Amino acid sequence: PFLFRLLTHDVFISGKTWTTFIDDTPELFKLVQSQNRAQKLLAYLGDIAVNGSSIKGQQGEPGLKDEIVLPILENRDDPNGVPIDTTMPCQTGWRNVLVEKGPEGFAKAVREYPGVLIMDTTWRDAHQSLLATRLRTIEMANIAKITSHALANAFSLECWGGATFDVAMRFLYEDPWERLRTLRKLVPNIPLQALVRGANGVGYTSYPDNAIYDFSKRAVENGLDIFRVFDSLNYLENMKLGIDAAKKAGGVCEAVVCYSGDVANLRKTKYTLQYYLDFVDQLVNEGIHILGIKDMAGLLKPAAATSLVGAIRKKYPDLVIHVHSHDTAGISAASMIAAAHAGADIVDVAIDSMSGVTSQPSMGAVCMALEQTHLGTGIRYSDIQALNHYWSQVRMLYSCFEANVRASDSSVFAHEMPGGQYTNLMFQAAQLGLGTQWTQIKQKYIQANDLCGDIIKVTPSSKVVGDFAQWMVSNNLSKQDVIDRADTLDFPSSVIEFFQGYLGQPVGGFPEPLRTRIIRNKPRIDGRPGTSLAPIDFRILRHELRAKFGKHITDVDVTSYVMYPKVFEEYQGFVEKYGDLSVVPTRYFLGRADIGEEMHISIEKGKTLIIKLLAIGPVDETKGTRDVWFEVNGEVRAVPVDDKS
Ligand code: 3PY
Ligand code: ZN
Repeated sequence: PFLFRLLTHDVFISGKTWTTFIDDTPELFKLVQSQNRAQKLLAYLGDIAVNGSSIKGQQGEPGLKDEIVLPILENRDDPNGVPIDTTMPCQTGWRNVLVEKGPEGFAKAVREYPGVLIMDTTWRDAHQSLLATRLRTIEMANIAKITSHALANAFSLECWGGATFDVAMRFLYEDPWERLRTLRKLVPNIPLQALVRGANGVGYTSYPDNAIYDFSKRAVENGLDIFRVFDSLNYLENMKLGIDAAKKAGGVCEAVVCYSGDVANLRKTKYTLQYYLDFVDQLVNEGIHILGIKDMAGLLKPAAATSLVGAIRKKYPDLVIHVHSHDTAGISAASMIAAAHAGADIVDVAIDSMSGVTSQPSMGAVCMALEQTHLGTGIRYSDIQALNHYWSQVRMLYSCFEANVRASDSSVFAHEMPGGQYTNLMFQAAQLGLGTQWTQIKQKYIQANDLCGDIIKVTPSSKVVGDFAQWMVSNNLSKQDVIDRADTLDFPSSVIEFFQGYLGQPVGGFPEPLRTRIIRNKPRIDGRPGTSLAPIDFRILRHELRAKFGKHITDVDVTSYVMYPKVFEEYQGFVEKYGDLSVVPTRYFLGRADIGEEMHISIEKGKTLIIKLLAIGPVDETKGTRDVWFEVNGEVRAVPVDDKS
């Protein structure tokens, strides 16, 4: 029918040139685009129907077949019991204060708030720590307006940065910038927060300084408010760059101290209370807006939280303190409450069904416990229940990414693995099917950390220790073996690069002579790695990327490429082949539809396709393909699909 409409179109018959034809007949051109999109979508759905999902880390089908039910928010002020209207986003919240007063005024107002505020990590750290960061934008977007009402008094929603940037492109074939813009539009009232790895941006290595400035500027332009800046070694020189970039971009700069060890254990002499107080002094000197305490592994016990937050509060009465933890050992709700009582202004929680174990403590538990004190969070119980109703369905939908961490594990106090890495390494160990593998990994992780000199462990330094530990397990090496044979062993590249100094300088320096014996005659960097990296010429790069991928390449695409060149290229290839699939409901993006099942997929505003899977044909033995038959808005279509079995 399209070809017929084209051939009989007046303009076409009149013999005008093709280019003016496109300009003069946008409706037909749009139709071509729309049909292209539909065809690409069918190619994807056909592939899923024949071969199943090929998303890395997925085990089996999504765990929920039904459409997710959206919750209703009770309106306590309405005498007739009419619920809150969530068709439009809520317009009031802490972001209004930020817009009105700027970062300094915002920080002051937060400090003056009589209760405690929460950051909800559900959209970033919680799924990074539980579901291998696989949550798609659509799940956040569908609940975003309701969240803007339910969590209107939250300090922020953590929704960006960390591993989400990489995973969005690499595994979900989504644009991380589009995620940020979408959420910004749907949540105008709550500040949006991201985790950034200082001089490592959202990557695993050091980038040239101008890459960090560019990234931060683009983040604010696309809707980000608050940067949580950390360095994976607590290396001040790296931190300075991240802090300056966040501030110059116009964002709120929350600089963090990464927490390791145990300040309440006086036998531990490296990461002592004094060490943290000195580091905080240095950060405060940089003119930060907020101080974060980032307990990425869940090591901060309640007494330690009391003493650390209490000491910082005493020294800096006006400093906003924000505390983050993980619940791996099962203690973090108690620690957040202790931190709040010791003077923290903000604590991190995740919605109940996305909380616990390697994630953050439960929002319901922490908010309701604080509610009974003078430190209420302003978040209502009924709203938490409503949100949780939604997220418990999402958790089921994504069960194919569960690492199956079923219970608390206080061995984290010894190995100190960050939450996200714990799930990751445990999953890999379970895949190998050896019952003892996981215990071995944990033991070797402790030894690898010792060999590195007991470093702060968080991405990317935690990856160094993890790679080191896995390598020790697979080569059956003890700590002593590594020391004895360091001159000749073939170390993992991340370990060699760490010892060369590519991540920066660890607290207390590198252990010698091990460093020299591992890096041998490779170059060593004894200052900030970024200073030796040549700046990026963004103009030239954009030109090159446009030549390669087309005119649609934008400035933020260039930024994505700078962070992850190979991942970006593969992502572009995927979109070229299948189109933008971020709008496809997750049960069809990750799972097979049943024969005869009707899928409603809105491929663009106001355009919904009703697609029915009709049949999967037999294999064509010569081509190795199968025809997959669909009905699309009543019209039958077939797509050939490679059978990969
Ligand atoms: C990240 O860098 O992705 C982290 O979550 C560190 O805790
Ligand atoms: Zn975390």
